[in-house]
Amino acid sequence: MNAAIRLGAYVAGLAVVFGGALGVGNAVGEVAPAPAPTHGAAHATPTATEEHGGHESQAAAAKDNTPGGLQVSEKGYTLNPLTTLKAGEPADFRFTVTGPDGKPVTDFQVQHDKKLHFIVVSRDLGSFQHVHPVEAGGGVWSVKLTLEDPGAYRAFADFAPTGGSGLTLGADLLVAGEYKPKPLPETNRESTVDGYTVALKGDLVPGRSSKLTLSVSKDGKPVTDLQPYLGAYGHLVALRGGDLAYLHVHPDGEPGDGKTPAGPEITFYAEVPSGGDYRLFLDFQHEGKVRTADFTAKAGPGQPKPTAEPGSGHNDSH
Ligand SMILES: [Cu+2]
Repeated sequence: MNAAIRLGAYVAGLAVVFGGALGVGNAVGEVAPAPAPTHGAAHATPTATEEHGGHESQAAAAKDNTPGGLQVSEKGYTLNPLTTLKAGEPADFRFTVTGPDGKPVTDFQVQHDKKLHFIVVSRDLGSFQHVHPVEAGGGVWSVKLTLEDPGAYRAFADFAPTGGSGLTLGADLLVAGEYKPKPLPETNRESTVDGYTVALKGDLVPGRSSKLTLSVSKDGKPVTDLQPYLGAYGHLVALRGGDLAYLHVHPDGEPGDGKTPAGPEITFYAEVPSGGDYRLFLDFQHEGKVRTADFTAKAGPGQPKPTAEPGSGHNDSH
């Protein structure tokens, strides 16, 4: 119940991030929560904004329709890295998030069991880390971090300040040394990690909530005892090639709701803002360990039409 409310609030927060000022037109003093979105609709934000917003909020939304993670500073909040990392050397990486008053923020809402989610990727989208810093006091966050290779990295802080909406701020981290840029990995439908195979079904469609199904197997057998990780059977982060626009998507259903199986399939609804190449990173937990499967997926023009499943939903057996 609490988890459901938290998830709802989190998803509503995400809707604000992607769609702009959802609910800006609400009457002053109204304390009712934002309309509980269904999972499918939760990420379909431009439409949701048009439905819920008045003239002003539509204007704000048009201005504010930027995906998360592209800005180091947004709505008065700024991500400030405090540590310079050296290639291959583990370090205590520190940063602050400062608020509209210029001071480090110390009050955050818990989302998916954590006050702040921190994701670090190489700019070429070859490496991905999802870590959870701890607050070391005074609004300074601390996390053990190793960046293996020299080059440019992007760090994302995904959080919601108490009383505010969800935000994802992004900052570049630069690691000195000889840098060998790599092209984006080829498009793939199957990813292997640590003896696990994860298969991706579904296609990203720009501007539309797209169903993605990820199936986890090990040694050729479907895994049916995935473990909840941060309140879900999987966490999927999608990053757009070219600018690393950040989309955090969530599974359809959650552990303990009586209908969501613990694998092998994890279903997500993702909406990407444009055509192009995306990197997808799935965190899942099994036998006490979190692993990450990665994919490259194309959205929009250039996407081969699915032939086996002409209409999504028709393949569901009843
Ligand atoms: Cu996290």
